[in-house]
Amino acid sequence: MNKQSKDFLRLVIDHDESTPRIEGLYLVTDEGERLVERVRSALSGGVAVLQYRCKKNSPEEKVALGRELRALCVDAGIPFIVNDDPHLALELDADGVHLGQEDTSPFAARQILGPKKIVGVSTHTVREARQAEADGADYIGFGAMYPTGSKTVTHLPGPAALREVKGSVGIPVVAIGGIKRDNALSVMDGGADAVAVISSVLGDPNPAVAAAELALLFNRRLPPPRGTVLTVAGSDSGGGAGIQADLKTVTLLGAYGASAITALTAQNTRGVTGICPVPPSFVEEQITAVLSDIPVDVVKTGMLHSADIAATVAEVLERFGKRILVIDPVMLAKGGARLVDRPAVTAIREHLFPLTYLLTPNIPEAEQLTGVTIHDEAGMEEAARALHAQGVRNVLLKGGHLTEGAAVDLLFDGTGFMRFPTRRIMTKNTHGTGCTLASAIAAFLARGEPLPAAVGRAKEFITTAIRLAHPLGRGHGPVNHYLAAQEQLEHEKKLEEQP
Ligand code: 3NM
Repeated sequence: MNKQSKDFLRLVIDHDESTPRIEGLYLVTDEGERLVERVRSALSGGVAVLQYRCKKNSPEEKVALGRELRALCVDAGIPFIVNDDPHLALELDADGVHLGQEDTSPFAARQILGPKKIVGVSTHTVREARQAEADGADYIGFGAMYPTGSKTVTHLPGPAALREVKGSVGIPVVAIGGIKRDNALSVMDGGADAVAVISSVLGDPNPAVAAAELALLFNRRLPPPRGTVLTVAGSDSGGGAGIQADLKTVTLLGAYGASAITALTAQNTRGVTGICPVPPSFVEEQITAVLSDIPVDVVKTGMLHSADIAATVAEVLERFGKRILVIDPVMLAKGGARLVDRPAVTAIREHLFPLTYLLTPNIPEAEQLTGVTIHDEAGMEEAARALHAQGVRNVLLKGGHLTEGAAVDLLFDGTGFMRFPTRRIMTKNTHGTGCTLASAIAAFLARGEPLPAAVGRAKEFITTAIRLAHPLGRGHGPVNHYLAAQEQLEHEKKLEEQP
């Protein structure tokens, strides 16, 4: 671009610090039923930008729907961008317009909208991307990354070309097309500033959780500690399990840990000698104090002790709109002491299951929650399906209690199973394994790992922690959080050093 045209653009673009940056999860609307309701749900999960893309309605319907969506964005404090049509953007007082290659030029759009609004342009090649920047676009869309059912696309440049585009332009790049939780990392590693989606969020039965899952991936770009975990659990005076294991795990794995204590236990490696429950109102007060101030990404629950505490925890987490809940349905201590009474199990199922992102039962817990008797992997699959049918989004059924063969954990997301086999380690030093695994998953999720990777890395961590456990006390010694985290860090360093 020559100097004259640059000066000219400077005259028509007037952005300052209050102009929103286009980054994070960028949601594009679809044409389905109950759009406002689904978008409301998605925004509550952490959408950073909304683009209103409306191909069908009459002009009056377009404006009416646009007004409703704009109001949602104002409430959520996020930019509202209108697709294709600068006049509609003007009428709706949108924050900007997103133009296709066939639409008005960025310059003409600015003439209609004024200098303060954001202008984005869809591009499909490096040349188009460079041209859009030269024409004064504030950001570009680049796609399609993967095959998509939401639009007929003729170019599939993919994440490799995205990297080239990122190296060629200085404005934010929004990757689009077929992006889901499990391929989003390739796009982010390709340098996308924002990830645009339609169906993986708006086509999900729970758009809020689908959005939260994707939005959380951006935590990997934060300085450490990355992301925050709140653990709601019992205190173990012996330090090997409960809140103490949770906070050690979360901290050593590089996230920030906050806690709310449901009960105090007098406990060592040999067993529990006493339990002093915390009044439910004070459990609520602890969680409220944390959530009203600290932006918590993942909540992990352990021993909830009583039905009242379980119901209170569910109510307050729902009130604060927490979406990524890792629920470890703790029932017994390692020495066999009952940590949770029977009505509490019913309350967990009734009140917490509908909010559960991941449930992490062991075999006895899964049997008690489902009534299925488990002897083998087929029994584990049946119980995992039954737990999913009770409303939890994902189930990690831990196979360590099966005595035959390797220890296999199964992750079920309602459609398929992922197997996580591990070598069985013969040791009695396993105090705190359940708490540590669930907290490690929570920590990796908070750091921006997608669920399968978070489970895989947490499994490696707990296996190392068991392998390196030293005897401590006369009963079941604690796992070795410290050395396992050191191994983990060395492994991560090696990965970062790889080209
Ligand atoms: N534009 P989904 S791909 C609107 O390549 C749009 O420019 C694309 O929908 C492009 O997240 C696309 O459901 C559809 O795949 C994205």
